[in-house]
Amino acid sequence: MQDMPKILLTSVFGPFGVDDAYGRKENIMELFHNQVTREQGLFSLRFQHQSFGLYLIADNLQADTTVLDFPSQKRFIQEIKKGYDYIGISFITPNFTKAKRMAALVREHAPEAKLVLGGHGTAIPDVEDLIEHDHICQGEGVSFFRKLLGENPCRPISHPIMPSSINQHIMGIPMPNRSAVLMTGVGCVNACRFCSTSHFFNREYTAFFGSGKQIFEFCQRAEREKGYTEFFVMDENFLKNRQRAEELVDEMEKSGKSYRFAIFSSAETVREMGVDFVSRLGVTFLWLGMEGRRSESDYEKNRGVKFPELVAELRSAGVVVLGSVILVTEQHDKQTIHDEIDFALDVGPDFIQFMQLGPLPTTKLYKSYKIRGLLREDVPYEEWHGQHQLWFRHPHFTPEESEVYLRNAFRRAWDELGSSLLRLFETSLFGYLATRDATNPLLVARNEYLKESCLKYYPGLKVIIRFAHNEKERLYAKEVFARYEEAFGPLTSVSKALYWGALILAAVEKIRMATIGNLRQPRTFVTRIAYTSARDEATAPSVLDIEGLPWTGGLSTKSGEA
Ligand code: B12
Ligand code: SF4
Repeated sequence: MQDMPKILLTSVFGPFGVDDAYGRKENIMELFHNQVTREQGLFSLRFQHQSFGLYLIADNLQADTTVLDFPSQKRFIQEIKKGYDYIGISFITPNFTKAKRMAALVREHAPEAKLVLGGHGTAIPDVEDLIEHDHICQGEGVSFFRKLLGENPCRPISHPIMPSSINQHIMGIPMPNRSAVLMTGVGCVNACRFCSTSHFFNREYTAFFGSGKQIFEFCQRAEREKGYTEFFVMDENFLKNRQRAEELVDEMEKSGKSYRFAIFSSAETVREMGVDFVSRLGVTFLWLGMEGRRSESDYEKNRGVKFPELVAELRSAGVVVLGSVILVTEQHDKQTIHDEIDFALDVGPDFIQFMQLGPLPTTKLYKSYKIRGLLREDVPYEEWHGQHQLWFRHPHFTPEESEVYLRNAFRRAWDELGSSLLRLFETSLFGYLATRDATNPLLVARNEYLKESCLKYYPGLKVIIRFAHNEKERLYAKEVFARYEEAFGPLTSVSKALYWGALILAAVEKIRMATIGNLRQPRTFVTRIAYTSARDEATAPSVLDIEGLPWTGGLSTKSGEA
C-alpha cells in the first residue's frame, strides 16, 4: 500500500453565540436552548452535539484521521501545522465567514495540504469563487472522501459509537448522557420547499444502514461496548423507510431485546405506521414538522393530518413530541401570525420550535425568492439562521419586527402551556399508565423504561413547583405531581434527598444565569482515529445505492479533551 495520507477534519472555530467578526450571538451551539426552549429560563434543556458527520467520515477512510471539533482559532492553527495531507472543513451557511478565515489560515500555515470544503455551507451560490479550496463536497461526504483518496467508495459503512449529546444540564443539574447517535442516512425525498437537508442531498435519501437488522446489530454492539440502550437517530425522516423500521421491530420482537429511539419523522409516515407501531419500535421522542395551520394544503406530507389528535395520541402513548412551526411566511401579517401561534398552542406538543421562514441556498424557496428579487443580498451569511432578522423582504414585517414576534411566540408558549420539561414529565406518566397492562414484550419493556424515567423525574417535579414561572404553571405542576403520587406513592426518602440536592443546584443555576450569564461553550475535542484494515474486508454496493448493504460493523472513536 502507498503511504497512508494524513487527514484532518474540523468543524468551525469558536467562540460560538457571540457577536464578533465571524458570528452572531443567536448562533449558540445548543439545539434546544437555541431554537426550542430558548425562552424557558431555568427549565430550558441544555446540551450540545459534536459534529457527527465528521466522525462518520473519519471512521470510513483508509487513513489515520483526526477530528478537531469546536477548536479556537489558536488551537486550529496549532493543529494544521502538524503536516496533514488533507484538511477538511465542515461548515453551514451562517458559518461562511469562519470557513473562509480557516481556509485562508490553511493556505498560510499549511500550504502543502489539500483543502477540502464540505457541509451545507457549500450550497452557497458561487462558493467556489468565495472560499479558497482544492476540493468541494456538495453532498454526502463518506463516498466523496473515499473517491478523493482513490478508495473504493463501495465499501461498507462503519459507524462510530459516540454520545448523542455532551455537556447536558437540566435546571443546573449535570445529567449523564445515556444515548448514542445513530446516523441511519441523509436526505429526504419529500423535498418540502424550505428544506435544506432534502435539497442539499438532491432530494434523495442515502441510507447508511440498509436494513433493520443492521441497525439492530449496531445497537447491540453499542450496548455491548459502551452500554448504550438509547439512540438519537440522525435521519430526517426515519419512518419514511417503512420496511427498515418494520425489520427493526421484528428483530427486537424475535430477540426479546428492545432499545429506545428519538427520531425525526413526517406526519404522513407516523400516521401510516400508526402510534402502536411507534410505541413498539421504542420511540420516546419524535420531532414532527407541523409547519403551520395551512399545513394540510401547503405540504403533501401533512395532507389529511389532524395534528391535535395525532399529537394527543402520541403523548398518551408516552411519545414526547416536538412540533415545529414556521413563522413569518407569505400568509402572515400582524394578525394572521397570531392564528399560527394559536394553532401551535392548540396542538399542544411537549416542545414547540418556532422558526422564521428562511430561504436557504438550493431550496425551492430560495430559488423562487431569488427569481422574484425578494432576497436581501445585503444581509451577511452570519445572519442566515432564522432567529433574528429576515434575509428576504416581507410585505408586513421589518427584520426587527420579525425577531420580536418570534420571541413573543416562544414566550407565549411558555406562559400558556407551561415549561416543556413539565410536559415531558407528564407525557412519560401518560405512557407509563398506558402500558401498565401490556402483554407485548416490547410494550412491557417500554413500560419498565417509562417507570424508571418517571421515578427519576418525580423529585424534579417538586423543583418545578418551587421555581414555576407563573401561577398557571405552578398549578399544572402540582396537578402532575398529584398524579405521580397516585401512580407511585409518596416520594421515598432517597427521592426527597434528591429533591433537596436538585433544589440547591437549581437555585445556584438561577443565580449563575442572572449574574455570570447563560452562554455555554462546547469544549474542544480532538479525536484521533487510527486506520485498521478490518474496515476493508467486506465489499458492498456504493453508499449512494446502499439498500441491502452487508454491514460489518466498525470502530469506535476515542475522544479526549484537548
Ligand atoms: C446537530 C445540528 C446542529 C448542532 C451543532 C452540531 C455541530 N457540532 O455543529 C446545533 C444544535 C448546535 C446546531 C446549531 C445550528 N444549526 Co444545525 N443542525 C444540526 C443537524 C440537526 C444535524 C447535523 C448532522 O450531524 N447531520 C448528520 C450528518 C451525517 O450529516 P451532515 O452534517 O450533513 O454531514 C454530511 C455531509 O454534509 C457531508 N459533510 C459535512 N461536513 C463535511 C466536511 C467535509 C470536509 C466533507 C468532505 C463532507 C462533509 O458529509 C456528511 C456525511 O455525508 C442538522 C440537520 C440535519 N439533519 O443534518 C442541522 C443544520 C445543519 N443546522 C442548521 C442551522 C441553520 C443551524 C443554526 C444556525 C440554527 C439556528 N437557526 O439557530 C445553528 C448554528 C450554530 C452554529 N454556531 O454553528 C441547518 C444548516 C442550513 C444550511 N443550509 O446551512 C441544518 C441543515 C438544519 C436545517 N435548517 O435544515 N445544529
Ligand atoms: S419531510 Fe421533513 S425532512 Fe423531508 S423534505 Fe419535508 S421538511 Fe425536509
